[in-house]
Amino acid sequence: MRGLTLGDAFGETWFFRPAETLETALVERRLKDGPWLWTDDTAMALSLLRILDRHGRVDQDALAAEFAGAYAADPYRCYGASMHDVLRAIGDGEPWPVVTRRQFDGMGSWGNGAAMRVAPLGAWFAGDLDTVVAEAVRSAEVTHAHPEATAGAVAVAVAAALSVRGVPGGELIEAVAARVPDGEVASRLRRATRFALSADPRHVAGMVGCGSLISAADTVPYAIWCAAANLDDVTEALWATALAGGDVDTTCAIVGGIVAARTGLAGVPEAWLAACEPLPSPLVMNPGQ
Ligand code: R7I
Ligand code: MG
Repeated sequence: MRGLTLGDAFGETWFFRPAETLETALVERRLKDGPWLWTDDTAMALSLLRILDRHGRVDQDALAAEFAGAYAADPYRCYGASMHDVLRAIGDGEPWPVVTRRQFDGMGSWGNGAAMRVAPLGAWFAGDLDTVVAEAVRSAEVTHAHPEATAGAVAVAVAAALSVRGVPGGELIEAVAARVPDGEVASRLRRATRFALSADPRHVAGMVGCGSLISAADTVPYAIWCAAANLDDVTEALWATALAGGDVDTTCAIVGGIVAARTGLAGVPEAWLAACEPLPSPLVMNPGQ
């Protein structure tokens, strides 16, 4: 969870800088002064973690209510365009299956929002990959009805679980792809396996996208390649991920979540930890205990 937040907040600092200075700042590794504020990626991941803590699994009605409550309490976290309608309608008492299925002319959203929040779930269930897949699907459906959004969530959750289990970077992407249903996310994951893990992330982004379209397919395969290429060093992983631009808060949230599931925050510079907006403490409330 803390790796996801660090990536989210670090990634968000690369927006709103003049485009011509952005790549130079990244190449020269010029950090922005804190505070680095976290966004919807973190807000929704926290809600999901609270539900896992409270129910031991994804109770979809409880998760929908938790998402809507967090949104109502703090809507200024740069949520995806359709999430404002979705979370307000759920908060107003409309059933989530009705709300999510009517998005985008009945297709449901294929945005990357179900993938951006799910790495901690993969770590939570890391001992059982079938459960990781099933619970990732359930966590996605509450806001994203399109199968590509669900596939993106499955891919990230499985990657986080395999990260915990110590799978080497060279095997990670294919092992993830084997668990993802056929479609654009799976096909771009397979395309990403053609790049050496020493390749320049910008070249990989040129072939599979890096989130500029905010879709799961355009975001998740790149993030998983970046994580696989830097599985033992969360700071290096985040620098590499940001280099290509795109939806940087979300690609970095995904990568931070996957890599820190293995490494924790060991080795992260003190200045980064001090700059990152703190999470609520305790992370989860469990009034029953
Ligand atoms: O998926 P979602 O929660 O967005 C998450 C992203 C992350 O980068 C966050 O940090 C935040 O910045 O937003 O929210 P959605 O609004 O469901 O999806 C995001 C985008 O995906 C939408 O704005 C659309 O551009 C696109 N999109 C679609 N476009 C066409 N047809 C999603 N589904 C469709 C579709 O069916
Ligand atoms: Mg965000």
